[in-house]
Amino acid sequence: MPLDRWNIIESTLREGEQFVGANFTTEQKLRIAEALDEFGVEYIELTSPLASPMSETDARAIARLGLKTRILTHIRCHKEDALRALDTGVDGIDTVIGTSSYLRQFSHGKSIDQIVDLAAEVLAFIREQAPNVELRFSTEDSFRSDESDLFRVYLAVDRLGVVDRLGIADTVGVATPTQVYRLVSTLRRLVASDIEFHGHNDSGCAIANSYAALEGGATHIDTSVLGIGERNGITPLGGLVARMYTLDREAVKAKYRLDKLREVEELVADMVGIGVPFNNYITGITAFTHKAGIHAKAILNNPETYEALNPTDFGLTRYISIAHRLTGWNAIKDRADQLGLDLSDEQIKRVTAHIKAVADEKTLELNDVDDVLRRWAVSTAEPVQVG
Ligand code: HCA
Ligand code: CU
Repeated sequence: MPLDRWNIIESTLREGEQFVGANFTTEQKLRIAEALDEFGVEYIELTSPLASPMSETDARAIARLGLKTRILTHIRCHKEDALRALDTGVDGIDTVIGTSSYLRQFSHGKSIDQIVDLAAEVLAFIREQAPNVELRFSTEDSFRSDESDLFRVYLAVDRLGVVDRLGIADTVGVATPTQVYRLVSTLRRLVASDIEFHGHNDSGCAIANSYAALEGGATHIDTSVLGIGERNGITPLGGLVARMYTLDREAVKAKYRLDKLREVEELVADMVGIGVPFNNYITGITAFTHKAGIHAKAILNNPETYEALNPTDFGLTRYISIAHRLTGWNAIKDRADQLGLDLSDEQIKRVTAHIKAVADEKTLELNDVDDVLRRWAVSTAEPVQVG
């Protein structure tokens, strides 16, 4: 997989705006765009300017910011949409049309032949109007589309020679990594253009599917901050970054300002009225918390023993939880050292045994452990009660 050739299309301002809690103001959109630009995503995708009057003026405003990241907007495969989109001054246009029988029957009502004709007409028109605009054509609900229909559409579009990218969308989150790999790698062999993957997370495969797409030869992955989008959303930015970081840490560190991830997530979470989940990739409150005594000992010796991600690369710190029955004497000793207490290993082992016994009876806080350690340091008497 060409690790140096993958790009993030950050769709918080398009797919993310389709999250039920998202009602971004103009100022909020500008702040999100700037924060994502600072983080270093290669692209930002915006809601169609046809969605509402403000969507149009905001697209213009974001396109005018002069960010490093390329600005895209997302439209139906229609000439009028395309003209309105081009007029906003964005760098690229993402067109989409549904190819599954559900969407053909219950959404736009077109046959595959009509889709091929429409795509040819609209895409050639856009290219004629804007020779330098970055142009993508995507099928919606790709994984519930008939495969021969899909390839007919993709091959017809690729042969036009006017698009930069073909997109594949797992619109309802049903695809598995193997299916994604198969579809992307087959397409990779058949077409010249770049390939984008957009994956929903309904069955929990969005990150794995995005990675499988890259393995299969995709070049662009859609994400949103914290994964927000329709229903339970799409591939989360932080989750994809974590996935890629474990494969090539240095490449990911060179591409993105990883220490800005938490800030971007908190910014968006506040705006849409949610919290960062406790088990979130990288930034979840427990993402770098170690508990069991055996883990704590190894972490104290070398954090990499139990950490695939280095928290300091993300501007974060690890935490070793010691006030519980699974604690171990190495971790308790480390705490005593932090407190500047002088206790022998023998004493530490006895304090640890005591803490474990008390933790079987009640929930402890770090303060309780600290109190015990302090009292043991001034007295060699029998264990004192905690709490
Ligand atoms: C939508 C559907 C979409 C499009 C994806 C894409 C999907 O328009 O809301 O254009 O790549 O999930 O299919 O988000
Ligand atoms: Cu989507």
